[in-house]
Amino acid sequence: MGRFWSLLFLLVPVLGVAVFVFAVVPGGVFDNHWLPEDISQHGKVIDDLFMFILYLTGAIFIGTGAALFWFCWKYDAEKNPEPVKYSHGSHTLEIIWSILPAATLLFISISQMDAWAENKMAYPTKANGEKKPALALVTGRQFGWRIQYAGPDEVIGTEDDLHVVNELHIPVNEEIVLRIQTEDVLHSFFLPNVRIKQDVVPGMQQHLWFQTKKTGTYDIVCAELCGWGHYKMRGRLIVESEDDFKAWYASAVQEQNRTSLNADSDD
Ligand SMILES: [Cu+2]
Repeated sequence: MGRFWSLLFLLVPVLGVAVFVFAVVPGGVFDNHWLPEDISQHGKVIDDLFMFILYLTGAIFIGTGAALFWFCWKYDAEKNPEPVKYSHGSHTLEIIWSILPAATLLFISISQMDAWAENKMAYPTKANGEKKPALALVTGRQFGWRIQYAGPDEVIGTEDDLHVVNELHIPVNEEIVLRIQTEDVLHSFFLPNVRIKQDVVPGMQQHLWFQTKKTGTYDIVCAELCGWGHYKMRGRLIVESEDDFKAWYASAVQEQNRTSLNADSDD
């Protein structure tokens, strides 16, 4: 019976390898299982980092599972009748297993510094060196995303703003700056295909930026459990050509003017 348990433990690394192979082999069952198609200019850096951490933790997981099996097998109680001796630890071992993870974490944090700097520090500028104004203000609320386009004057909060709900249209191949905020609780503005995720914190306004390289319709989701309707905070990101974007914008403005005129005449 004793060795039955070690064989059971052997299943952990074996299944670990199987799942790993499925997960990373392109075209496999789990292809695109974690991350959907990357349509952003900076996405590769994020994906490489993700895969590096996956390979690293995968290898450690399989290694630990294999070691667990081996010790169960080798020190099976039936074959080893002498009583167990406990030691009070080994200084050398403790130093090794403290330094190894510390060095690994240090390596990860240093190697991703460029990705962080590009995504969070290098605020986009215009040709004249001025900060690029935000295309729109995105407001998270229970439970949806309100999007307010700055309009031709490039200032948010003025008469010419365009208001949309749960639908963010953007031109492709252009650096997009968004200002985000929340009206109530914590939300997290997540564009999975663009590899952008930013918490939206009450009382704070933040900026995020990205550039897409492919047109299409993608998801906007909330990645922070924010209440009973959290699942409903799903919007659409519509990436379109410059011309299509302008055409949509013009028609949306027209529609907004028409409905607000109707509302005025109702008074
Ligand atoms: Cu939310």
